[in-house]
Formats: sequence, structure tokens, C-alpha cells
Amino acid sequence: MPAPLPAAAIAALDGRVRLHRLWEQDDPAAYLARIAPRVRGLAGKPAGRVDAALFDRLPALEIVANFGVGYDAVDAVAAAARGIVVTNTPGVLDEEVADLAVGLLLATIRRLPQADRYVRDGKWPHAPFPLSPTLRGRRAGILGLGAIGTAVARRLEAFGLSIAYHGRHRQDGVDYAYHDTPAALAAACDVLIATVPGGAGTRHLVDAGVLAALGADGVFINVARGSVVDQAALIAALQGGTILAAGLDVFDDEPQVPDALIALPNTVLLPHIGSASTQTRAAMGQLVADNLIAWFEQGRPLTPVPETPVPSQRR
Ligand code: 8YV
Repeated sequence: MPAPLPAAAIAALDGRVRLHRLWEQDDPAAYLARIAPRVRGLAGKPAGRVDAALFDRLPALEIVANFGVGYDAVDAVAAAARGIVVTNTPGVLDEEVADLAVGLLLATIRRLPQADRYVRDGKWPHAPFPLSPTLRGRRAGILGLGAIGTAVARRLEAFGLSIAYHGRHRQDGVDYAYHDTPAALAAACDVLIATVPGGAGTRHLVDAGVLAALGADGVFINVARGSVVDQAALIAALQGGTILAAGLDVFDDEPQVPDALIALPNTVLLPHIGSASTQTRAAMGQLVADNLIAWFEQGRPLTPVPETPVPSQRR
């Protein structure tokens, strides 16, 4: 375990597997080098990418149990080529991230953090807080209608917003309007919410053209990955009034957030907390532990990612 997972996950693994707590070692890199030939599983991931270079150093590795539903930091194809199983944590965080997305949307449009600062700064007695834009009458566009996107859409329907979406395909049995490009979706909505997976396939899906299509009253919300938006184009669009505002939980080079975004009055910036409640993180940690135990004790991971080959003799 490279970094500490929630206590429940550690407790679930302790005693069932020989758990090496890398973060507790004086020199984690040297410790890893020493145990590398015997490491059979990763519980969560080390900083940086989990790719062929790491797999070369861990010849006995059988499974990478990713802590999170998004596994863009793991090269699942390279893992598959070596018969290494990759698992993620679907299903246990969708509603939590959707809650956060809606909270971030409201905070961005109604300027809740700015209003809170206004009270704390003692400004209220001198003048009322300036009027904000409204969520009323807006049309929402969901970029990536997976489990999280669907949970966001359901919530926004209850808020009275119309819903449209873009994804690789139109989905059977879904009544929301489908647009076959991100730009077409952006042109048809005034709140664009990114809930697509990260990785090469979605890199810069939201670019300068999409932001221009979203328009001067448009609000962009990102609870997906920083890589999904061209961050430089986003900064320019926010500075120049191409769009109205953005609420961002994810960034290109986390935990670094560009000064230009921090300086803007029309951004709400969060430190990647979509799934970060005590309860949901515990559920994610438990699923990491359960995947490892299921693999080592029954030869079957619970939630392998689509790229993963569960070796045929074990299917
Ligand atoms: C992170 C997430 O994994 O599930 C995801 O894809 O983005 C988060 O839940 C979390 O930050 C773990 O560090």
C-alpha cells in the first residue's frame, strides 16, 4: 500500500495479506526496491503513473487495485498485456460525486463562496451582496452520461433543468437529447458539466471552440479530470468573458492550481473532493480491500476494469 487508504481498508487487509505500508517507511523507495520481487498486489497506487516501467520493477505483480473509479493513471492495456488485473471502485461513489457536482454548480452560479467571504469580511452591514446570475431557466449539458453523469442529470431534472448529453454513442432507452459532438452539446446548453473518464480518449474534449459555443452566459463545471479541458483555453475564456464562470474540482497538474485561475473572480475552485466524504472514501477503501482478497483467495476480482484479462484458467 503506497499511501494510506481509509482505516477500514487497512483493517480488512491486515491478517489476510502481508501488507507493506510504504508511507510508514523511512525511505519508501529503498523499501519498495527491497520488496519489489515479492510484491503481488498494489492497494491503491504510488504517485505518478502505474505503467510498464513500474511493472518491469514488480515482476510478481498480479493485481493493481485502484482507489477510485477513474483509473487513467494506470496503464490498463500494458497491465493486460502482462496478465495483470486492474480493478477500480465503480458504484460506490456515483451519488457522492453527483451531489458535489450540483453543489459546485450552485456555488458557482449563486456565488456562494464569495457571499460567505463577504459576511466574514464584515462587508454586509455596509452594502448588500451584489446580485448573482441564476440557475433558473438553464439547460444542462452532460458530457459523459455514465453512472456519475446520469446521477447528475437526475438531480438537475429535479431542479427543473432540461437535460442533453454527449458521449461516444447515443444511449438506448435514454430520453435526453443527444448531440454528436461536444461543441454541438455546448451550443445547445448553458451549463456544461464534465463527467467523462480521463485519459487519452477524452483529452481536451473541451477546447476553445467548445467554450465559445457554450457562450457568454455559459457555466462550465468539471468533476471529471483536468485533462478533459484545455486549461489554458479555459483561463482565456474566463478572462475574456467568452463564458460566464467555471466550477472546478479537478486540474491539469494537481495539487497545483494556476495563479490565473485563483485570481479570477468567476471561478469556484475545489481540491478534488468529489468522492471525499468519510463514508464514501471508506466504501471505496473497502472495495479495494475486497478486490484484493477476492483475487488472492478466490482468483476472481470483484470489479475488474474492461481492459483487464482475468487469466483464463481462473475464469
Ligand atoms: C479519486 C476520483 O480516486 O474515483 C475517482 O476517479 O477521482 C477520486 O475518487 C480519489 O481522489 C482518490 O485519491
